[in-house]
Amino acid sequence: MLDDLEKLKAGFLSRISSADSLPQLEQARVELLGKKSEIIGLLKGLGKLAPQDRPMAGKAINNLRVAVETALEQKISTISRREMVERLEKETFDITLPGRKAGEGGFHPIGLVMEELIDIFAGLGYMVEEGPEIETDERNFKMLNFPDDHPARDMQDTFWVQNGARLLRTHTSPVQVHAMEKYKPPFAVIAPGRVFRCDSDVTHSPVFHQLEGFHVDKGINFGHLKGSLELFIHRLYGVDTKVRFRPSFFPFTEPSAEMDISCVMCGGKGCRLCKGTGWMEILGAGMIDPNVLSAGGIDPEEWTGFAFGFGIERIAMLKYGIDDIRLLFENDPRFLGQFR
Ligand code: FA5
Repeated sequence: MLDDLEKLKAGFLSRISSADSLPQLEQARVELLGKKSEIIGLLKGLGKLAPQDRPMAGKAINNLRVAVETALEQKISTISRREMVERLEKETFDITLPGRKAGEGGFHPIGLVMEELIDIFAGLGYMVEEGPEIETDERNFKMLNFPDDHPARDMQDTFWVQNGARLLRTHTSPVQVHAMEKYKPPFAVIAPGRVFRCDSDVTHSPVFHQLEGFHVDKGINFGHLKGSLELFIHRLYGVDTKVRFRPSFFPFTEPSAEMDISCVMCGGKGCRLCKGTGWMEILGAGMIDPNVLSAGGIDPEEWTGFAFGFGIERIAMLKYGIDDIRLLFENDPRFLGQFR
């Protein structure tokens, strides 16, 4: 029997060595070690042998099984390695080929203008504050001297979050109140940020950006306001730009004014952009109303201040000659790509 097993082993090993691929080896494994294989048959037949012959025969059959398993494993490992080498050779690529170009990002014009404005005011000693976009009626209106049912509330069409109590801020002026609650004067603050109004056409968007500025100190007067804004406009549009003030009304400033600048397009001669007047309205401003200082916990007998606020989209549209505000919010790559 031992001789027979040796012959079988020789046949099995040659069967394994002639297999030349992983599927062929798998087939050999099923044939040689599977349930219907000769080895399993031999193991099952052990019971028919004389008891004294069983241990030796069992050991010999088991050795045969181990030899077949070892030969299979070695062959599988040899073929796997060979296949991997072949695959790697086939997969070689030309590292000198140029790579694919990644699209280049850019800055949004609003972001660019915002950075420039912040730079200018930081250079003038203003610190930057940001208030919440969801405000209380109290800070957006009441503490800014808009009495209940005052018609001035209708100047800013409001998106209410909670009727009569919470709203999407309609302007950045409530940051004045936050700053007064947070800091003791003197302070000079700018507050850039998003604001919301129920408003939409080529120059008005329901979401837009404003920049608020205010300075509270002892002895601040309208001359300081004019001087600061003139300096700002000269830094933004150049020293040849002229400014003028017209009386206006805001509940939170007294006196209030609107500031015009000489047209950035025609230099004041009159053109389509300035509708032939040579001037363009750019911002609202005034001396902070004593009621607002009091509401913010600041004694108006001791301190005075000025405030101003303007739309950042308007500054960006004038700077880049954009004639429809909606272009700033559509995020069309053909439009944005011009601001790299
Ligand atoms: C105000 O919002 C005041 N809070 C500004 C102010 C601050 C005055 C401090 C005095 C002292 P007004 O409603 O005029 O003011 O808005 C200011 C600017 O925001 C406008 O000149 C305009 O440029 C811009 N603006 C207003 N509504 C829109 C809109 N729907 N879309 C785009 N820009 C707008």
